[in-house]
Amino acid sequence: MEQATLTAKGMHCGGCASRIEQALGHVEGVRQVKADHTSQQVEVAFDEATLDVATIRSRVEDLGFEVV
Ligand SMILES: [Cu+2]
Repeated sequence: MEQATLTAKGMHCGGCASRIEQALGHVEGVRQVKADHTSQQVEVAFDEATLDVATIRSRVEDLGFEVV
């Protein structure tokens, strides 16, 4: 199990955070995801055999957030 923390700019409220949590929660290989709009941080625990950080990052960007 691998752990990554991304900074997703553009999260304005709890709705944005749960949008990220829901979308990543459906990605194969994601074990746990926690997004916080106040810190703009997304913590993801994932299975490194199935998934990598670049894929997680592009999923978040697909939702319209800027990952820095
Ligand atoms: Cu929002």
